[in-house]
Parts: sequence; structure tokens; C-alpha cells
Amino acid sequence: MEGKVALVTGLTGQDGSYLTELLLSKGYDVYGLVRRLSSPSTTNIKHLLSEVNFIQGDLIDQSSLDNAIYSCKPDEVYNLAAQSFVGTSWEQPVLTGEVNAIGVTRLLEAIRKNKKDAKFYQASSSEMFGKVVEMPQTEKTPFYPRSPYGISKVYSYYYTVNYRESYDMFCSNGILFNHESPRRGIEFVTRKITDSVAKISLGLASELRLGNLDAKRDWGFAGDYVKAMWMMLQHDKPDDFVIATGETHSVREFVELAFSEVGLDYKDYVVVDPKFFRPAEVNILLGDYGKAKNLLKWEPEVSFKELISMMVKSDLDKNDVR
Ligand code: NAP
Ligand code: G4F
Repeated sequence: MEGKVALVTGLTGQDGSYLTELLLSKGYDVYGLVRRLSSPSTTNIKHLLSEVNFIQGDLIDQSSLDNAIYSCKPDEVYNLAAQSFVGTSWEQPVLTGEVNAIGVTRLLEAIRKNKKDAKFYQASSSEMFGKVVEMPQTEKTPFYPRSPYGISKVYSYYYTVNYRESYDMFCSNGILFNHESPRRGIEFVTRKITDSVAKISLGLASELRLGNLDAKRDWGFAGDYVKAMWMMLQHDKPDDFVIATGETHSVREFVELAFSEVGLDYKDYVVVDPKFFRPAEVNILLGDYGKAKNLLKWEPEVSFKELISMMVKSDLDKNDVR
């Protein structure tokens, strides 16, 4: 493992921070592609700043991607960068496509021209299954995306497959179902819930406004899922893998358990607000990770209940300023 070079895009995000920790622990020389922002977004990577080599770049800018690949000559490229919030994809559909769809074409071209033997991981998503046509969803389930975000991820999924087939490049898609952690962005439903539970329990808030409580997701722990990303690039050939827990739970169940962590009943605090309903909803997702289990020997380790408990505890610590 010693001496390998990895380039991670989206390093400042939830998955990027966990993946970088994993790669550093395995002796990789890690390069991170980061955007120039007026206030750098370092919340998730404060503890890693001195250990990573930063390259300024943006998935919208071809020259910065060419430069990134040319300058660090990576053995492995993990493309985690995205406009990752489904809700925003209806507000900014063109940006979502530019970054999540065309951005992947740009990055694949940069690799093809500057370091064709680099292995490539694409952060594909269970949102591609959308209005699901079968239960559970596997690598063979047809896609039916329900949002500009889901559509952008189908585009990049097929680009990844196409570069594998056209140019014999090592390109793999991880079709990851929802995964969460204390580092999850605050607008995603799980973190929004655990942050509010902490605030309500500490007397800092009095209600939690949510949208569709009946939506069901297959939720796992981000720390488990980044191991699968790495395993995919160590596999003997490029391929596509579903990464999931094989369990589905409703938003209501998540809320109920999160409030019970602090001894409260969610019905006393949760208000359903149509403002948070989506123009087209993904009602249920449930993944079958059998292929990853068989070929990669990957399995989820953190349970649904343990995940909620971890997130509530972390938000209690973050909000408790006494
Ligand atoms: P996240 O926390 O939102 O992180 C997204 C990252 O992308 C951030 O580092 C962000 O940088 C960067 N980024 C955004 N636009 C960019 C651009 N134009 N150029 C370069 N970087 C840009 O997302 P995550 O939850 O870690 O997810 C990682 C990847 O997996 C994403 O592609 C997501 O769509 C996909 N995915 C996530 C899940 C999940 O449940 N978490 C499931 C399936 C797939 P800034 O800090 O500068 O904003
Ligand atoms: O937490 P969410 O915003 O995640 P969503 O839409 O499932 O997307 C996440 O997982 C995908 C993998 O399937 C990733 F590709 C994507 O990048 C992202 O990480 O919403 C989950 C569910 C939805 O059905 C939503 O309608 O929760 C429902 N929900 C109910 N009330 C809410 C709310 N979602 C949010 N964000 N905020 C609410 O108040």
C-alpha cells in the first residue's frame, strides 16, 4: 500500500473526510481537490489539514481537472464531489447537471488524457432507482430517477460504464444507499432530526418542522460505506456495486427513535410542513448488497439504532455550550 497516490474530490464533505482518514491510515499520499470559497469549508477536515495536499479546482472547470490529474499522477481517483442535496436539485437543475453529470465527463477526460491507468471510483446513488421497479434493488434493477439529482447521477453512472467499455479504463460505480454520520450536512433529514432533538432536549428549540414522514430509506453509517469505495478499487476488475444495509425504515421511525434517545415523544414536537414536500418523491429504497458481500467481502457494521444513537450524542455535545 505504501507510496500509492489518491486524488479525492469532495474531500470537505461527509464521505470525503471519512475516506481520507481511511486512505491516510493505509499509507496513501492523499490529494484533495477543493473549491476556492470565500470562507473555506473545513468543518469536517480540520484534523486532516496538515496531512493532505490540496489542489484548487472545480468540477465545472476543465483546466483545473487536467491540472489536478497531471500534477499529482494519481493511482486512484475517488470522485465524491457533487451538488448532493436532492431538494436543491429542483431549485438549481442546471448547476446540478453541470457538476454531477458533465463534471464527471470532464474528470474522466482529464484522467484519460493525463493518467489513463488511474483507477476511478464514481459516487453513484440509490436515487437512480427513484420510483423503484423492484424490491429490493440490485445492480440489475432498471433506473427510474425522480429528481434532477437522480437524473444527473444516471448520466454519470453511464459515463463511468462507457469509459470502462470504450477505453478499457478501470472505472467503477458504487451505487450507495443513504449513509449518515455526525458529519452529515444539516439539511439532510437525519441530521436535521438529530440536531433538533439535541436543541429541544437542551431547551434551545421547541419544535421540528418536517416534510414526508412516510418516506422510507435504507440508512447506513458513512464510515462503513467509505471502506466499500476503497475495496471496489482493490478488486481485480472494475465493476458496479450496490452498498446498503438491506433494511428500510421510515422517516417517522427515525424521528421516533431519535426523540426516544432523550426520553421525549416525537408527537409533542414534530410539525408536518408542506414546504418540505418534494415535487416528486422517492417513496421507498431498499438495497441488496449481496454482490459486494460475495465479491468484496464487505458488510455494514453499524446498525440503524446505533447510528441514531451516535448522531444524537454527537449533536448533544455540539449544541451543549454550558
Ligand atoms: P457532501 O457532504 O454534500 O459533499 C459534497 C462535496 O462536493 C463537498 O466537498 C463539496 O465541496 C464538493 N463539491 C460540490 N460542488 C463541487 C464542485 N463544483 N467542484 C468541486 N467540488 C464540489 O456529500 P456526501 O454525502 O459526502 O456524498 C459524497 C458523494 O456521494 C456525492 O457525490 C453524493 O452525491 C454521493 N452519494 C451520497 C450518498 C449519501 O447518502 N451520503 C448516497 C449516494 C451517493 P464544498 O465543501 O466546497 O461545498
Ligand atoms: O435526507 P434526504 O434529504 O436524503 P435523500 O433525498 O434520500 O438523498 C440522500 O441520499 C441519496 C441516496 O439515496 C444521495 F444520493 C443524496 O446525495 C442524499 O445523500 O431525504 C430523505 C427523505 C426524503 O424522502 C424526504 O422527502 O426524507 C424526506 N424528508 C421528510 N422531511 C425530508 C424532510 N428531507 C429533508 N431533507 N428535510 C425534511 O424536512
